[in-house]
Amino acid sequence: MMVQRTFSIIKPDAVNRNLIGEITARLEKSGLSVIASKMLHLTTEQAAGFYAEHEGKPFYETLITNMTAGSIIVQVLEGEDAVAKNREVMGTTDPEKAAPGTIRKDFAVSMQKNSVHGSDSPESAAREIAYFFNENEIYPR
Ligand code: RTP
Ligand code: MG
Repeated sequence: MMVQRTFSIIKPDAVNRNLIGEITARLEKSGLSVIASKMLHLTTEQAAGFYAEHEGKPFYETLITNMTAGSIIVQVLEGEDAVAKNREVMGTTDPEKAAPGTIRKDFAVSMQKNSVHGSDSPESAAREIAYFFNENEIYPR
């Protein structure tokens, strides 16, 4: 076990339904600590840069539209096995297939409006954290 960082987004569909607190509470209750946090409204260019790996996929245009449709919360989470733990608390991409008690099962409205993003590997986490945060905006415990 090792202390690790991961990157989380509370997506526009969740921010618009006032779910910032409930989602953050679930992340914190799982043992993860919020060590950086801010609200942003992504431009199309920012969203495209963040999701460059998905360019050309059938869902890409909708993804960019949804991620720029409203404000988001970006957070850095820290804790034991943070990447895997966050993904577990989030649930699978498709909310209909997500396990009971996961964020996506309980709050997501569709595959596209699935309330949260979480890094899929430590390497993605490092890249995604650096995309949105300077090191002096991060406050480890
Ligand atoms: P995320 O990156 O947002 O944490 O989610 P993920 O790893 O579970 O999913 P990923 O494959 O990275 O896809 C990024 C986001 O694109 C939307 N998506 N739609 N077939 C589809 O309609 C489809 N596949 C992916 C989802 O909103 C997903 O979170
Ligand atoms: Mg992903």
